[in-house]
Amino acid sequence: MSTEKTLILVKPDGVSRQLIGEVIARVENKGYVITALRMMQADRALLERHYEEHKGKPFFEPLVEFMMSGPIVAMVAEGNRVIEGFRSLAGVTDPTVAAPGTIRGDLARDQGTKVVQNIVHGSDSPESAAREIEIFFGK
Ligand code: DAT
Ligand code: MG
Repeated sequence: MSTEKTLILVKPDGVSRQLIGEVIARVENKGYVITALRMMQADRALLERHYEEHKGKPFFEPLVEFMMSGPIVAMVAEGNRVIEGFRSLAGVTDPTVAAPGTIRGDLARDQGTKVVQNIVHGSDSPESAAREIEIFFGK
């Protein structure tokens, strides 16, 4: 059976709030396997590539600046339907309305900033997962 991979990021707000372990625990407790992990300071070039679908949107520059504001943790998680499964664990983009029980619903809220700060990123399709994993971990 073919297993699927997704890219997960703990964003600077998650790292500064010491939620790396909390995010990893939720991924592992769900039964997914973390197969790669690195802490890093992302630069502009990497983030503009990662978020290229959002280029031109009003929150693009604030998003890149926020993602450069401190270290992040990148990881690859594996398992059947992990892309969909992690998006479900993360909750919807806006933490104010993300369901309680999700990472964003339990751990984040509106901070009144130009960009939504919501603790984690998760790939949204097999194509973006492959593209994003290559950006953060190479081929
Ligand atoms: P997601 O991270 O849920 O896949 P996305 O890919 O649409 O959401 O956007 C990337 C990030 O940009 C998101 O996690 C938070 C921020 N963001 C998205 N939409 C926004 C908006 N309308 N205003 C401010 N920030 C936004
Ligand atoms: Mg997205």
